[in-house]
Amino acid sequence: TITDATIVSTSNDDSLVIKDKHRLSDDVERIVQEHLKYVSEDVSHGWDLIHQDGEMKVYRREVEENGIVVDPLKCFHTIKGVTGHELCQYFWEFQYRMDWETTLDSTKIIEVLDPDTMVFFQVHKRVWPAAQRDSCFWSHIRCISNSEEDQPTWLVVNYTTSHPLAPIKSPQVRLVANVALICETIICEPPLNPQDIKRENIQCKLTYVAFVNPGGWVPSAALRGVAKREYPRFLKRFTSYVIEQTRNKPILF
Ligand code: 16H
Repeated sequence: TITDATIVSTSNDDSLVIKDKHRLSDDVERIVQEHLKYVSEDVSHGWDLIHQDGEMKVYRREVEENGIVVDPLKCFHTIKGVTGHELCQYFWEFQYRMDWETTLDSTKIIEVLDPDTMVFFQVHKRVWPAAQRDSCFWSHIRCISNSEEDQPTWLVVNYTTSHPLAPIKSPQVRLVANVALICETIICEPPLNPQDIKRENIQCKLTYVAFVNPGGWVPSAALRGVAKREYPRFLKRFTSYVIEQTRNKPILF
């Protein structure tokens, strides 16, 4: 029986999936829907292009709250030879994190809420001259089918939460974040038989959005400098990593 305690959604192959609800299900749903709505908003007004390298474009809006820099960030990229499912899987799965992350001292899973939703506790590398930061967030991976013909959209959302297993221990400061990676696979010159699709026929349109509050004062110029350098670096390193990892593997649609 399907009750209030279950969620019905469609999986990658359109079969029905019934999942038990957990204490954060409603939050996850709300934040996922917000990102899906926000992803198509354009960046022609109020956003500055702070970095461009080939297909990669990084935009930000300068925003301060009580003197703290909380600049929203939006990146677009197109990556050849990988699918949205592959990008999201490597971004979401714990086992690969330290292979591509260069801004962390540690990461651990402190709770599994359902097979697609974990709570992470991470310690970030200290950035001079600021105090060290940590973060505690739920991380959710999702596949959304748009239509029969189109490839589904894949996304991962990382959203700050509090957790009894991750108390804030000063002088460490807690980052507050709402981050999403949203990916759409495009099949170029599709062969007549879908079985014949090769990596050279696929590319992926990636959107990465980040709202990060440093959780305490950091000199504005230093923080903006770090962000301008580190987000493009992350995108480059992470996407190269996924290309490398998937090169000789069957395509994961
Ligand atoms: O999204 C990225 N990594 C995720 C997986 O590790 C975690 C991330 C996150 C971040 C903070 C809190 C919760 C979750 O989603 C890639 C992140 C790339 C980071 C670029 C560096 C950004 C520099 C600005 C951070 C401001 C705080 C630093 C204090 C001085």
